[in-house]
Amino acid sequence: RHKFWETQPVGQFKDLGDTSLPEGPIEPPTPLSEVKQEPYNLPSPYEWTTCDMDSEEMCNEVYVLLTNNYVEDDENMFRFNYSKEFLRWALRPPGYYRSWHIGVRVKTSKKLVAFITGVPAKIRVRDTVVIMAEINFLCVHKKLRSKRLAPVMIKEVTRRVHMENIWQAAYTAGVVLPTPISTCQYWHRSLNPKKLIDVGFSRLGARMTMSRTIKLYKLPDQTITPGFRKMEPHDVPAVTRLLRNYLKQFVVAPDFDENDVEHWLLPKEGVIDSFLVESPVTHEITDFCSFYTLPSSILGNQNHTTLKAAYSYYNVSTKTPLIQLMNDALIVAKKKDFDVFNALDVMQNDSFLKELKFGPGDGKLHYYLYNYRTKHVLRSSELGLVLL
Ligand code: NHW
Ligand code: EN5
Repeated sequence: RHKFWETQPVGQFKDLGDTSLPEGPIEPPTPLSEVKQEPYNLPSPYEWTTCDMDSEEMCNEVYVLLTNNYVEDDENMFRFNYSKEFLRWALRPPGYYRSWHIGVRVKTSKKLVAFITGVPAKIRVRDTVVIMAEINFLCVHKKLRSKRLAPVMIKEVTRRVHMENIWQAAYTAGVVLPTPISTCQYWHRSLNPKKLIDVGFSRLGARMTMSRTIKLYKLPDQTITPGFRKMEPHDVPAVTRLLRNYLKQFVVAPDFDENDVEHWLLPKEGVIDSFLVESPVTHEITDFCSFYTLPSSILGNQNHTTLKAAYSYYNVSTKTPLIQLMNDALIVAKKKDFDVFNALDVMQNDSFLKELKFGPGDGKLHYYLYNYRTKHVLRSSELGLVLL
């Protein structure tokens, strides 16, 4: 059934109930001298290229490939439209390797037709912090699908990760592969219900009129929590402490240091928004919330071309009830003109989704580890990790 994935060090479906298998690496690292030194062979019309995301030109080529060929929903109505600034942010975190930003070109025309990336990350699984690659943005041009290019690209990124003496990876996908460590549900909170209905993202509920629907999703103009403000550079140490302490409770979570928090959580216009609650009395940082900007192209609508979506990222509540904190996040997202606020049922998100009028989407997200077995399939609430 899975001619490629059956050959890889990942959990296999046949082993799913087998509790005799230990948690941890599936195969040991090989000596670096045994890592293949040359790239894998591509079919002869194609060649490898390393995509320098510092280069305006290369970043633009990647952007165009993804804009036209990346992930769509099951009915092909929407396609993710990551911005160039977002891609630069996602692909250049602390300690990144340029060699992990891999493109495939047509030799004759030099057109970029496929892409895959890795970035390094420290991920804790229970008590063990593992240096991993986070793999993302796997994309093959629509006209070159089903030619088995993806397995070659995955093997090539694996080889380049191994060259850096890293032997595990984490990735998410909307499709089921061997085998998820956990499966999450997408939830959606309408901010601009009229547009969402007009473009087919959502439907008018039974016995609902447009004006009742608009009223249902109305939000206050101003946030409610005293001391709620945008995160600033001087907050990095306090946010790092808050987040590290919070993420301890999850089975799988990133092990963020201050450099990671500075990169992944400091606000970047049009890319990442982060807010915190500073106690007006003690000036302590007690709560935190964040979301990233990922628009989708609307395919074939006369009136609208993009759907502006915010995606819940990392949130921490210690004093402000999580419901109130996330309601404030919805208020600022609405003010910034997002059409919808999306969230996965990871971490403690279950505790606010229904109350804040999120509804379940038609999409699922499966989480995977490469060369690392977990003893059980995890509940989504045991995940403390959000990939972009
Ligand atoms: S998930 C988003 C993936 N991208 C898209 O969905 C964009 C639109 N689709 C495409 O571009 C986030 C193509 O359909 C792609 C497949 C390129 C998806 N992950 O070339 P063939 C990520 O980026 C397997 C993994 O003929 P294609 C995460 C499939 O099961 N494998 O198909 C990426 C089959 O193998 P099997 C996937 O349609 C994680 C084989 O590919 C997959 O022309 C990557 C067929 O290949 C997916 N999303 O191209 C793994 N989709 O065994 C990282 C299909 O079943 C692993 N396949 O025969 C770790 C590496 C690093 C390790 C370091 C130690
Ligand atoms: C790797 N980092 O299917 C990511 N999105 O629900 C790659 N549905 O937007 C993997 N089909 O339910 C990505 N509206 C996997 C996800 C791929 C994209 C995807 C889903 C997630 C989605 C929308 C639109 C459906 C359009 C038809 C959806 C319903 C919203 C409604 C709002 C009001 C309350 C009830 C729900």
